[in-house]
Amino acid sequence: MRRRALKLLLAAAVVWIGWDVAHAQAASEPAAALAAPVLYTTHCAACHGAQRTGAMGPALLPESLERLRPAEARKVIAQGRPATQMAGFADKLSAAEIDALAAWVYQPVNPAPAWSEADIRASREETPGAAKLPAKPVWRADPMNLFVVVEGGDHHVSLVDGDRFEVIHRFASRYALHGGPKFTPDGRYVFFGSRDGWITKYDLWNLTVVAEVRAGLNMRNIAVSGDGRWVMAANYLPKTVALFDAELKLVKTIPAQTLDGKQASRVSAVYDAAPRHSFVVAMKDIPEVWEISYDPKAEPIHDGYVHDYKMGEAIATPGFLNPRRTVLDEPLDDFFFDQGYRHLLGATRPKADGQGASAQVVNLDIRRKVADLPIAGMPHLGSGITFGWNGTTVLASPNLKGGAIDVIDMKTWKPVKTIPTPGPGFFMRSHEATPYAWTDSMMSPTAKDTLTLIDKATLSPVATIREPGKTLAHVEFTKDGRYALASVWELDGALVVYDARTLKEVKRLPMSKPVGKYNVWNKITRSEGTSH
Ligand code: DHE
Repeated sequence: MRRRALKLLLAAAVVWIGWDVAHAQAASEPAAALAAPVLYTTHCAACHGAQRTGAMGPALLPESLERLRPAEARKVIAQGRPATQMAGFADKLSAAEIDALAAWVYQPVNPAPAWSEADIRASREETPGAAKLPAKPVWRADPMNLFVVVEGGDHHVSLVDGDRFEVIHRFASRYALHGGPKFTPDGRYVFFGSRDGWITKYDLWNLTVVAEVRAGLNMRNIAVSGDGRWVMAANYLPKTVALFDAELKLVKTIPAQTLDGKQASRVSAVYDAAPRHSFVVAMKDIPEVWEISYDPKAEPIHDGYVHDYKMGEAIATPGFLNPRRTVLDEPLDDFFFDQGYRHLLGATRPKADGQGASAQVVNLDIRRKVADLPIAGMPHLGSGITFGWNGTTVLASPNLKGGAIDVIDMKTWKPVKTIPTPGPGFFMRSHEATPYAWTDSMMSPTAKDTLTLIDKATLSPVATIREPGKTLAHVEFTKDGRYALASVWELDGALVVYDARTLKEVKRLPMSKPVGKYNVWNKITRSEGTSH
């Protein structure tokens, strides 16, 4: 059916082009705008899909392009993207046609593209024989001190030996990976999620992709269960969560909607709450948090909705792999947990008028909000870290608005301190074995080149490290906390290794915009200094 539609569209394009080639050369703006769909079919559809849902190239949907400025889109169409298969079209298309195409890809596809369970299953591919490879690294290094570095510049992943700081292997990734890769508990496999909905399972020991599947058309992130048996994807488009087994075979999708089915929602994110044997999912458009248990002995679900408690009648839905809802006052964009996963700390981003930002603490056992979090601006709780301070445990969170780190006492949920930084930042990191928490100011045009080190005992900034004029961000520590690795976040960027005690640079590896790096040991042991 879809193939027939594509053939018809192509035939229409051929007729149109045959009729009007000369006209298209000198296309005026309105004419170019009218021709945009045809230009797309002729020049773009083979790689980006007839429905713009992506194929060899990424999806070109408004949801996928939210972060690409129109001027950048025009530049990419004209000049291509270095080190990718995206060619430039400046010699084939007029400036007006490039403008029209760039404007058109930001328009919604009508009817909205669908991605069914059948589509998900049909998208799955596996590497023959990969599932049977020996359980032993084919390289010599400590597999627990391995770093997985995502290079966003040319969409590659580098594996770095965390003792010698040498690249063991480098391979092409899906377009625009986002969020932290997730590891199986033994550290052998890593799962990557792309904004276009692809999940890739990679065998770090045998250096091969094991399987891939497309969970959605526009995805937020993925989580892997603490027992390594399940993978869950949070989608914006379609509005679903998708559950897979560890081989990336679809188990089911769950529509992200209210219990009565009247309101659907994009999914903000999913995280694994290993001590609870469950996934925790937050919705972006409806004020609900879901907990989906992967404990086969999970209790039946009492859904929390008044109408579910009819005369105390038990609900037949088993808890295993089904959502248990907590209803809030506000939907959550960004969230984080205490180390025991009893509490979820969530933030609602401000609306377009700047109003409506809030942060709250939700107790996942009693399933309701237990405190408001006194953080103004735009806390980036997902990047927060926890550490012991003054006989209590505190949360320290970057704030995307204003240069400050908010520190909150996790017993009282009261603010302890606001630590000034040179500008708003995105990420924060520490390690049990280091006295400092490292944070960036990458959202600041003037201070994006500065990392600030905060003493975890005094909660005061004690040092800065600079990479003048470049963006310096996203730190991760070696397994023993002795070295901190940071990114020079540029196309001709680098991974810089600092001695975490002397703060001296130890080594520099050239990399293409290394957006994030992840240490196997810190991840699988859920170090308090890193993201989970
Ligand atoms: Fe991220 C993690 C949401 C923009 C780079 N980002 C996450 C996670 C969420 C999130 C929910 C946690 C997922 C996980 O690890 O499983 N990010 C958002 C947004 O809502 C936001 C602000 C807007 C958006 O367009 O999605 C956003 N993020 C960005 C960027 O612009 C960044 C800087 C560049 C990029 O590549 O997209 C970016 N986000 C990252 C990185 C992580 C991440 C590197 C993993 C951090 C980690 O260390 O675990």
